[in-house]
Amino acid sequence: MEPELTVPPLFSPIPQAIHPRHADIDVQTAAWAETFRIGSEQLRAKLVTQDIGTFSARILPGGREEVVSLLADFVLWLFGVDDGHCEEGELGHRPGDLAGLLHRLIRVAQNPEAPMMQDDPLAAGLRDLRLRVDRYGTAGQTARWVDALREYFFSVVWEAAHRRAGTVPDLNDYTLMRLYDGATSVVLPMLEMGYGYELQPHERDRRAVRAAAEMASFIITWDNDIFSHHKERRSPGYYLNALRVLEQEGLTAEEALDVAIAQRDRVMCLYMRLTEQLSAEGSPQLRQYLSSLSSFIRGAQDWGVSSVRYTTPDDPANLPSTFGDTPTDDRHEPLDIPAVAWWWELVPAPAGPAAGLRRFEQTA
Ligand code: 3E9
Ligand code: MG
Ligand code: MG
Ligand code: MG
Repeated sequence: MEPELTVPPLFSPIPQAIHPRHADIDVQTAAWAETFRIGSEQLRAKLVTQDIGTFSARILPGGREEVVSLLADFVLWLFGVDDGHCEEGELGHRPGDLAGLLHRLIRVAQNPEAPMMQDDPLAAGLRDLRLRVDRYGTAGQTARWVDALREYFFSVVWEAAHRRAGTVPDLNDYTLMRLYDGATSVVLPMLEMGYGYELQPHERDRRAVRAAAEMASFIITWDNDIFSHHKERRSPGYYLNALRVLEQEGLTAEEALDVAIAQRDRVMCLYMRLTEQLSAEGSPQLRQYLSSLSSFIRGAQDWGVSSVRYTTPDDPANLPSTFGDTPTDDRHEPLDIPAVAWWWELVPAPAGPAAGLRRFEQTA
């Protein structure tokens, strides 16, 4: 076994925040998991200790309490699918059968009245979630949520094909898969519901706004890959994360960690510039949405270094307890990942000291 990696404090310019009702929400989510019997007894016993309600309270620090609870139950449900079926279950090695189950679940989310999967706990939990999505969201937001669930499911089927073959995708394919299989895009409609507004499609679907959401997904999933590496590497069987992808491209484990950190730092710098630019010109709803993306990033960070899901106290991970204010790499240069290189076209390069000096000389 290789020596354990030590994760240094990562760069995060986003302030920490949490919903004041976090403790109650966390208890309620554990109770919801028991009521709906999400996952096997063994999986559920673990999930209810992982502060998933607290995670949700960090994502929506000023949100409606009912939606914070809804999001918490939904994230726990997602782990019921991702851990229970994809990563630890048999279907995770059978992409065709997995696709069948996930299509049936989509039907339940879309038409909860459909008389199917009536003895399935995940389907029952999903019916309850759909009922509450209807209560706190518009018809448009409900449709976005179902569509986002479909894109998450589509990506885990791709991941399952790699698991079955024992292969590791290249960095571009992995990035594309990871924008969806971290289930970040299914959370987005709940960011709107949390604060009781609906972003207009012309704003939400703007290229730059979609890019901001994708950058948030990138940062959240790269951070997860860094913080969950210890848990994932020691799990039996196949695992896939950015560090494994980079190692396959020829780097040592330490080099892969440094490169993954540099990549997320560069995207974080770009994200901060883009969201500042968009906030200055956008509607109040867009400003709230961008602020929620940032809370989602920071919430995933604070949860990622503290939940027993990742700290694994019986075999402790070397995780940091703080975050830093300096990136290891702040170059305004596209990452060598074709699927996302276009993000850098959206923000002008910052004026460096030399450029500033030139401007001064011209006006002087
Ligand atoms: C995350 O990737 C898998 C999702 C299904 C987890 C549910 C969480 C969210 C919807 C919020 C996004 C938060 C993240 C990605 C932490 P992976 O690597 O299987 O998660 P793991 O916890 O096993 O490392
Ligand atoms: Mg997963
Ligand atoms: Mg996982
Ligand atoms: Mg992970």
